[in-house]
Amino acid sequence: MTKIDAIETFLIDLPTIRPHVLSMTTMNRQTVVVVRIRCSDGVTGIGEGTTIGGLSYGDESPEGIKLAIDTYIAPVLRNADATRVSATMALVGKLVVGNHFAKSAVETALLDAMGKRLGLPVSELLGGRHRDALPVAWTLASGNTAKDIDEAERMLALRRHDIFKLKIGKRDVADDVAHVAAIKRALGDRASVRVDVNQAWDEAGASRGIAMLEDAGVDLVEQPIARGNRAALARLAARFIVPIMADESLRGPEDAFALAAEAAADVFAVKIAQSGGLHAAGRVGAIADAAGIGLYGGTMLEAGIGTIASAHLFATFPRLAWGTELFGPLLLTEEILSEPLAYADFALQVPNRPGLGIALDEDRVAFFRRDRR
Ligand code: MUC
Ligand code: MG
Repeated sequence: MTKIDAIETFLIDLPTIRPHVLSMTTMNRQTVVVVRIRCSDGVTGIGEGTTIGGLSYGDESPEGIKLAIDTYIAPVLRNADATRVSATMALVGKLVVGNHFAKSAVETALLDAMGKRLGLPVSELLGGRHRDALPVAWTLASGNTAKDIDEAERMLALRRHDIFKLKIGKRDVADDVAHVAAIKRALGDRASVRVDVNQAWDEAGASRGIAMLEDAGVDLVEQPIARGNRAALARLAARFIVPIMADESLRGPEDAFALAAEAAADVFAVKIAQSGGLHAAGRVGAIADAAGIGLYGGTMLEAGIGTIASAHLFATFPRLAWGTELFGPLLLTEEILSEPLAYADFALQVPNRPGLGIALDEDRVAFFRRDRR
């Protein structure tokens, strides 16, 4: 049996290139939880658990993710077979309830190690890829309309992004809609403009806001109302032509099933961390596909490890009508990989090397570790 000899976790704090304004918080930095697993055959795997704004977005914090892994998941792994990733994660699932971000980080590390062991990219372990590059949206969230338009123009000129997601929900509905409409007018048909309300509206506000956003030419409306209000989400999805996307409402396959059964969303934002890992996110994708729900590859603004793990999974989706938002590393001032991820022609390349196909820049990681300062 190939055993897991060592499980190391640490936090890295990295500044963002500008304040990132969401309805629930403004980010000036991102905290990345790195997991490193060393197996008895000498193979090492890495994974990432990253959330947004401490405890303001979800119910796992970076510090809590580390604690869950160190205290509760690591003892399970020490008795597990490193070559049986699904069985090992099922065992973890029996002994640790919830904690999806922590589980996703650990499963990513196990899959990275397994891929290296077998000489296969993670995408091939997950069923095989349909594509080698993924369209990547950029989020405009400076908090200022003119700055957002400048930023979008720069991204178009660089041929890095032609899909823009606007973070709204912080101001009142009319101000938010005016902001979105001004950006859409400036960009015209050169870009797809979408919004993410991050649960900030009630149903009445959402009805008013979405009607105006439709008129402004918005292509997609993400999580307009509270995550638990599936009935209202279903009413909005039935009422409007512009597709409604579920994000925070989607915390794994059970939510995916309920949302599909209740016709509560037209599109799913699939996230490996929110789903509880790559296999769970794959099951979310399969439910969407079976139900005729569109797929979008979501992010928790992970750095390079979580971003490329997500990319390996999203490359396996037969249909990915709405592309992805796997731009996390580009929002950070610092690179922690020895070779940065490859962004070009509005897409992210999925590496073809064994495992995740990336390596950490150990010097930079050591420099930014919270416990080294
Ligand atoms: C979210 O809610 O989708 C994704 C992109 C971004 O800017 O924030 C995230 C979280
Ligand atoms: Mg979202």
